[in-house]
Amino acid sequence: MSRVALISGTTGQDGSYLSEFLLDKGYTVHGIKRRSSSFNTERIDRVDVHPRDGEARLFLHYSDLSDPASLSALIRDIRPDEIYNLGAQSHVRVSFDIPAYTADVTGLGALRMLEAARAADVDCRFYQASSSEMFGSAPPPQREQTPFHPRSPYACAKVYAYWTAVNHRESWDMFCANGILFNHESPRRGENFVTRKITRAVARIEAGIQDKLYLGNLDAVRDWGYAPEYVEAMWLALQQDTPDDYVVATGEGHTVREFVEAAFDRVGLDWQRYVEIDPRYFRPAEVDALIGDYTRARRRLGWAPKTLFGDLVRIMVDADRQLLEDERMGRLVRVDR
Ligand code: NAP
Ligand code: G4F
Repeated sequence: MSRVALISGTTGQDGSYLSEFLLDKGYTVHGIKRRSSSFNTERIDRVDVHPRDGEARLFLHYSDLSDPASLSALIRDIRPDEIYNLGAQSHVRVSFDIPAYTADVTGLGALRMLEAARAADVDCRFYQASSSEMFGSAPPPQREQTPFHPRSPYACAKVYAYWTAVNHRESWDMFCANGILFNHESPRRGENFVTRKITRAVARIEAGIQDKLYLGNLDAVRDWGYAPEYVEAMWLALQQDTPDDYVVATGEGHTVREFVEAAFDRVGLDWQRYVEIDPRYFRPAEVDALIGDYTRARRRLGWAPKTLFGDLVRIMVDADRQLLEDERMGRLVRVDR
């Protein structure tokens, strides 16, 4: 019998990579998709074999982290061995505009998933997608013992979800693990996160269809890793004898400015001719520097990053150039996104 996983956030960057990873391991994967007026399954369509196909091992279900009844029904029916709670309103800047919604989905959503699993009385392991944003203004390097100091409604919601997972571990003896993941990127990254915004703009500027790139704070330091490698750490966290919490990072910090420079360099352009600062992209409170110490993940999970800053920038710029080329040629878009 193949193992069964349920993923919230299947249609997002990480959910799509995790689905592929688990399918490759022989799992049957159930994913939550939410109702949208436009298509929102583009990242997962490549593996979404139709359920009527006898080979299908990926099944998408309408549900929502704000809807406890549907979550309960899903978990009761699917009886997963592993639950990965990746669903979230995940944009930090946007969380200042919709703080209550963010708290509801990103924070309370985790509680709803955990309570649905508990009520269904399924013997399952639970992964919570926690975030380095929880460290906020705590100085780097940040590790599992570093006190949280969240600096946004998103980060506050993630702190709530983190402690809710720990509390279910301690109160109800559930196998709950938090992955405290530092920023991880890929060609499938949402277009309004800074790395993808930059690589997409570089491709468009090179092609002559965009003049300027407007950004906010170029001084922020982030520890950027490669998303397909980070989903393996999620899975490893649930394969241990005992549940725990793990920082997943590269241990390297770079400024947004360095990312911009490297991305424009890749196509031989001088970034200073194209980048302008727009204060609209500044945040009411900024997280100045995130650099993770992943010693625990290396020692206990045997996990280490392989793709570092320079390769990540190259992969993302090249993918956006290819994507543009495919669109311009009217080719079926099969670029990794
Ligand atoms: P993402 O691309 O923004 O994906 C978020 C997913 O959550 C999408 O599938 C989205 O659905 C879904 N979602 C949003 N609201 C929902 C709701 N009300 N009910 C059910 N699903 C909902 O995020 P990601 O980069 O893959 O990140 C995955 C998780 O890790 C998130 O929880 C994020 O906060 C966390 N995290 C990410 C990073 C990072 O650097 N990427 C680092 C640390 C932690 P739609 O596709 O319909 O929008
Ligand atoms: O790419 P960002 O929006 O990512 P941020 O805020 O670090 O959050 C991401 O990583 C977290 C993990 O640490 C996740 F939990 C979260 O879900 C998300 O995936 O911004 C990175 C930095 C910030 O300091 C921001 O101020 O880039 C700076 N920045 C400068 N100009 C910009 C822009 N960010 C965005 N999104 N857009 C800009 O124009």
